Amino acid sequence: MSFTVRDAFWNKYRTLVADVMLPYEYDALNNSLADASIEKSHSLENIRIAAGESEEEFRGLVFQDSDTAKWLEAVAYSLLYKPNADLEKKADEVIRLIGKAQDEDGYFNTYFKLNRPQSRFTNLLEAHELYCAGHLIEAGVAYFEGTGKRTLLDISRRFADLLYRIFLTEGKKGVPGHPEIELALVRLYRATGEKNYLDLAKHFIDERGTDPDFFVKEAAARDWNVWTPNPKDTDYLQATRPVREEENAVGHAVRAAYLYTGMAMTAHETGDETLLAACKRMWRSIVDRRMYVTGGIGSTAVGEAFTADYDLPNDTNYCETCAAIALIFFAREMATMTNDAEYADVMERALYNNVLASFQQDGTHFFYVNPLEVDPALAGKIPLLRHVFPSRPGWHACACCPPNAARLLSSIDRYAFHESEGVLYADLFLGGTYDSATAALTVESALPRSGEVTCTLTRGADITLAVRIPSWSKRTVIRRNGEECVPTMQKGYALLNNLNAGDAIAITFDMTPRKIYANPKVAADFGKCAVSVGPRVFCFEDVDQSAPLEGACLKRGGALRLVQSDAGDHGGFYVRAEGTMSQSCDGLYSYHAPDEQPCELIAVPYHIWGNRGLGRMKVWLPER
Ligand code: FUB
Ligand code: ZN
Repeated sequence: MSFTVRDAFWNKYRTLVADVMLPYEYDALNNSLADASIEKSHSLENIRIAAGESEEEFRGLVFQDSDTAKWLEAVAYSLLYKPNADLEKKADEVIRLIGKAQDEDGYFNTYFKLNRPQSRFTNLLEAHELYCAGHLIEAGVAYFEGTGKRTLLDISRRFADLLYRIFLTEGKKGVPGHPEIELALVRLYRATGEKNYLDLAKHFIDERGTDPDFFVKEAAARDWNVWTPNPKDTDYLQATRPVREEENAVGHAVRAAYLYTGMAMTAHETGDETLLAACKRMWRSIVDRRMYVTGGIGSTAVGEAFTADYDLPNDTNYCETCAAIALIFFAREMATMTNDAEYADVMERALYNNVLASFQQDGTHFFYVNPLEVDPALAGKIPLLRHVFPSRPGWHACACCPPNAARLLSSIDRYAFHESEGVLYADLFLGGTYDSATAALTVESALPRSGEVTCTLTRGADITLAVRIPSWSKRTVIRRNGEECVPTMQKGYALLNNLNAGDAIAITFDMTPRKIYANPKVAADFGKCAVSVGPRVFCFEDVDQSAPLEGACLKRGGALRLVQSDAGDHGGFYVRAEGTMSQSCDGLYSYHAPDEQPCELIAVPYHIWGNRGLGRMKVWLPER
């Protein structure tokens, strides 16, 4: 089954990834960016040292290997749609070095090989050995799928076999401090058919939380730490209780969502109903009470974590790019397992908003934290906002996010459709061609600028196409070969049955700009509203307003007008909203309400914010 993307909106991003982002990320990983003031990665140098081809010392964070692994994965996907001999040569060379650095028994981790060869698997709490192993495995699978080359897959398998021996055959106790290996092992199982990998994934999931003191005992048994860990903070580690007994999404958001993805994949492969029920509980906890309107997760910088129900501050939040990506992985697996449209709805929300906002339109600057409200006079400057950047830096000392965004965008074709029991599910409406043993079809899509999507079956007989009706489309019109029809709905998908080659389904989604209100329990959004058009959430930036954004207020019941043109710094696509601007008063306090003037406020898609210089940005504005 494959989907070839031919879509004006997405091709722009995928070309940017292939032509700009990946070469730039290679230079960042290689410490060879022209601008010497940008944070250094050291990731490739560490691998060269471990391979015996450099005399330097290990530098960077303990999990620096994982950035290169994600880059390799992204390169693999990009080569499928944009062959690039230079990039492939660089990737092959990195793989050669990894192979050379791999130990005889299959172990690969440059931090441990170079700094602590005697301490393998003694600090699962902090040292990210299994996290890095997971990313290496994912890269191995992807590179094989993308290029047909087996070297990295074989390297990954040798490592996975070693892990199986240590944790299952020899029975070493322990679970990863940072989940990721679980989902990677299921991917390896799917790619190779080797059941040991699935068993090991299930083992890590089943073990988790069965001994809440595990990390305390592990810490007591060693005389070194990476940082200053708190092994008792089992919520942060998603290890307070067995995963099947957990009620809420807790702790570090990226770890949580990778874990839930691994759980969903394992449940999918094994048919484990209790595990699926746990996934559904985690899902409800996230999307009903702990997720931002942009699809971001992680309300606090303290532990980069979930906090409590409805605690969704817009400025001090975290919403790490990796967390939104991990949520997309989780959503995608739940979608394919349950055929319920609500999962793809969230996938789409996180993709068009949190993920696309994470990088500059030039492809070489990246956010790690994705706020919904920024004031450059405060962001990065005052204590509670130290973690927030008002503009995207060229790289980060902890650079997990940039290559993660690259691997998602370069593999976005995999998220367009899924097939289950002969039914074709249209999840994301990317333009392109779908091809599987069941059927072939072409999709023409004007999203996200307008709501016209047409699916034409080019091969197949008696096919059922299930079209997701997104929650944002208030009124959706579906025409079958020109005739409007009202299909049966099933779990949020419109079912179009008995399709044969030549049949065309034209869908018109409702792209009327809409105001979004949060549940009043979300204190940060009470009395405010956000604006959206289709899958995209919009935001207000200083640069577009007649006066500083601090005084901006939307008019209750006021009109929203969509403006489209081919020009403009914001892609010619914005919303004019009726509102008011309050004037600043003399002094700090006054006995008079500020003067207020009616005005037109301009909102642009959230994902392009911060591309036109420094300024305030807000997704939610007061409304009255
Ligand atoms: O710990 C590895 C990665 O670095 C996490 O997933 C991110 O949150 C960042 O802390
Ligand atoms: Zn990250």
